Amino acid sequence: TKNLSFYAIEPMTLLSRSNCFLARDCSDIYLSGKNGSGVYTINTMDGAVQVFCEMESGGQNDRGHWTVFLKRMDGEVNFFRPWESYKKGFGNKTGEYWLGLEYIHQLTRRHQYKLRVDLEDFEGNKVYALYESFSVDSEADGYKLHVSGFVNGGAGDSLSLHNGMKFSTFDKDQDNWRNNCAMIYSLGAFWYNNCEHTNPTGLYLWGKDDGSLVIGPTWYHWKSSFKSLKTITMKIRRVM
Ligand SMILES: [Ca+2]
Repeated sequence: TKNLSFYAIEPMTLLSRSNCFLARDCSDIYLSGKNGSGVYTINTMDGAVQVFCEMESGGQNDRGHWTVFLKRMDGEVNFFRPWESYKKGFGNKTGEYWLGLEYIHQLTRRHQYKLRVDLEDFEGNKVYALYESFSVDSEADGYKLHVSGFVNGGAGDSLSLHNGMKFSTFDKDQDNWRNNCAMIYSLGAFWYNNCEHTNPTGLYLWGKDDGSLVIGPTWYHWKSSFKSLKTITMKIRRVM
């Protein structure tokens, strides 16, 4: 009957046919039928924002649905920025960008998310690290990082050192070092400890460093080296 066919439609399909469809993240985008990687608009408690959705990467059980919150790939964007920039986000959604701590917090406060970090060196080698649980606290709690459940995709675990740390920028030092990691040691902004095993917002060096500097976009446990990488992507996927 008419009623039965109405209720047989997936709720998401119904929503996407109306004008009030609001995607929370790239999972909702994917489930609404848009399964190509690209820039889409999502809606958070902090308002609408554009994000890059990766709809192809991942394994058999977690392909697509990825909401990218950090991308480094060519050095086109300056990442040595103050607290307000890291809070609100900056960069180019089709290239390098930081989504913004407030959006990341709003995304991860209501639902459980996993985190995937994709790495590529200048020789074209690719590895990843997966964390089964990822969330970021509110600004009042310093945007503290919670990450656990490491699964090795060849990259090793360079993020657990940063678990439980508040976010630090050069103008807001919340790290565990007596000096200022962001300002003096790392030249980026991150959940620095004392100071880091990874520095994905570091100064882009086009691979011209030998690993003795730690200021580049790095992930130490891949090659036991702080040599800067070509590409670092950090992205989250809702656990459903
Ligand atoms: Ca400090």
